[in-house]
Amino acid sequence: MENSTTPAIALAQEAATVIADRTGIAHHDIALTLGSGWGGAADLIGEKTAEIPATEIPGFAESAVPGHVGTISSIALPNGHHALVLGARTHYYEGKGVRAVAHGIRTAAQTGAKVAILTNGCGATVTEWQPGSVVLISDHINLTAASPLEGATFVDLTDAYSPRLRAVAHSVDPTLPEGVYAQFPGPHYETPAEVRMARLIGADLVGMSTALETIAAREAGMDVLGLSLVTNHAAGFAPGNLSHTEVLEAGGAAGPRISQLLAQIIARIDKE
Ligand code: 8IG
Repeated sequence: MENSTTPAIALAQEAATVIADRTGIAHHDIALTLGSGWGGAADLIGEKTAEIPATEIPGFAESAVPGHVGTISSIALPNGHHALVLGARTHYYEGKGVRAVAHGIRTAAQTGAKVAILTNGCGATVTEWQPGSVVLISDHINLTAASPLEGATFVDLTDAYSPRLRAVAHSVDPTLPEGVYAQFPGPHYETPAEVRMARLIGADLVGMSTALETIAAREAGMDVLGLSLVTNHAAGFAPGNLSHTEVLEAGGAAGPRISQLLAQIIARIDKE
């Protein structure tokens, strides 16, 4: 590309400037996206020093999903780092386009963050993984048929989910299983046939976020740690139907335990 400042990056730079002004923190180190079930972690990892409604930051829109807080927070970590908590994830299914999906990550990168911790709630195609299990994402399958990248940006995704950061997570909990995450477009859950397909092509987890964000994070040169909370057996992998309420309940029940885990992992991530 002739000029590396694309309109998407220019908007992210604008947002990062507002964040620096409003938080008084010139440089953030870690970006944290908290998905279903993970919201409590922000209170455990350090001291919140600023919270800004996302709608007051360029490029961010109103959050569409109940249980997703539409704010951007700055957290001072005990080790002296600053985490930017993106509580305003835009999902692909909201139909606002891939640029909106990637904007939070791109903004975090412009604030200086070199690490993106992406969390989500998801379904599992591995029947031993009960609701409440945490799984480290080792790789993904992007089933959205979309990319957040614009133009001829040939980003390498070989080690998209940082081996170094997965090792850090394993140093906190060696029993954490790893799995491949498939992002479906949503917002409907899968049919049992689609889940069987996902399982056949190598997906252990099915969800509606994270893969597109990871691609954007890799483009921006960030290391990614992906953490999934299994909130349900994927459709057809357990008796009964899926309900969003049950998914939220499973997330709520696991909240304190997984927030503690996340806080411990973050405490061990060093600045490069
Ligand atoms: I929470 O079973 C949650 N998010 N695609 N499938 C998909 N997304 C999800 C699921 C699920 N559970």
